[in-house]
Amino acid sequence: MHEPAVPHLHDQDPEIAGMVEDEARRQFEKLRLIASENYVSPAVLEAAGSVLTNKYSEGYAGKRYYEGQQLVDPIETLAIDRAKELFGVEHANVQPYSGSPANLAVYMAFLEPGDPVMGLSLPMGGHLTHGWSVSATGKWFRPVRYEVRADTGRVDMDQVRDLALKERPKLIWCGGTAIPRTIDFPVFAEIAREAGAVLAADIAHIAGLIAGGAHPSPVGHADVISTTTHKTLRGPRGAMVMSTAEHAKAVDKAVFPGLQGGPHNHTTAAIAVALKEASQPGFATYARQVVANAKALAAALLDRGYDLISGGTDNHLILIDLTSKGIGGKPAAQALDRAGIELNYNAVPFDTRKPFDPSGLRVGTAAVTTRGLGEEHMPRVAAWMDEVVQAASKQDESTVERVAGQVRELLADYPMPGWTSAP
Ligand code: DSN
Repeated sequence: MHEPAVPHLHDQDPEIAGMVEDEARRQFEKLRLIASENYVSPAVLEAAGSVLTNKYSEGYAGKRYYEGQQLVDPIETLAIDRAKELFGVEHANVQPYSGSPANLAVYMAFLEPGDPVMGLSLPMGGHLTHGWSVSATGKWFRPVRYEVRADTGRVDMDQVRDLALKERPKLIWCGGTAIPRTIDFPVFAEIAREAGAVLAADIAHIAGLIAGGAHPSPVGHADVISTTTHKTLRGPRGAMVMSTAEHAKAVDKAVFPGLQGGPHNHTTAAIAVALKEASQPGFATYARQVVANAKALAAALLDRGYDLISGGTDNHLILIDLTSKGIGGKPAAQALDRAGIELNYNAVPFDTRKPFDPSGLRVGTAAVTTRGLGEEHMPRVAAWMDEVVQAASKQDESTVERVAGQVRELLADYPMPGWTSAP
């Protein structure tokens, strides 16, 4: 059952309580391989579910538009100080509601509508808010898109330089949602300097790896850094924008009053808790294990004949191209979900299929590493994935059901924060 227990929810609204309990069980029984998800600690859950949700606090510490900020001010200040200390930045804003609002704040701080902005194309691993056509950022700014190289699957840095010098974007994004390789922040910074652009690093996926020393940091290279707090960083659903002192005022003005109203104080407190957790020595061990698990899983998938974009991974994320397996990403992901292996279908670079049924699968190891799985489990995970992908092509539901049982059996021995088996 859910931990901490939710007795008042059961009394007040059994319908919702039942679904919350079922979701806790679902998360306990599933091998959760969605690259942007994790399990937060019970302490983060408690902070996120606290009475801080009752409070309005538009403004910043010491300059609010509502009274009664005696505790919210020090909570937000602590979250900011912890972010600055953990990432080694001069300024942090912890108020963005999530990743897309954080990125919009970056636009608001540095650009005027219609300005050119450069980012990795969405189907190549970028993010919607890096100027993709259906996003406000692609409609209200002039997007310039770089890609990955067809031969290496890695960001084409020659193209980044050529496009930046030709199109002179005012801001260049590095980072994205499906990048399995290390981001070369120093080279991006050099190109941004040559082009006279602001460099923005979106580290949402890798923030926890950076905090734990398992991926190089953009600090000292990027002018501004945005991140969500709930992926590898293992905090609540929220976000931060960090910058040099020079840009502090512009960033703060963009978040509030530029884009948002009152900050979600319960989230701010939970971010503060997560940042404290991420500063403990055990978190560096966790971050390294996330990467080791991804590398072990990638190696086991390669052994089974899977094509991986870029041929492997440097971080928590693997992008599989299923073209040679004769099945689309969507039916494969759906069969894997029925088999207790939760991931998402994803476009691969130069995909010939449609975004709603693309050729790829995206896999991440942040959540299973929190559960305590190690490199020794990854060949088993790859074998299950392979069995289910093959079964899906043959409509073989009995294999799918067998694997679901085996997954449940394995995970029963690995505790989940937020769940207790005790009645
Ligand atoms: N939706 C996130 C992801 O899954 O990567 C990015 O916004």
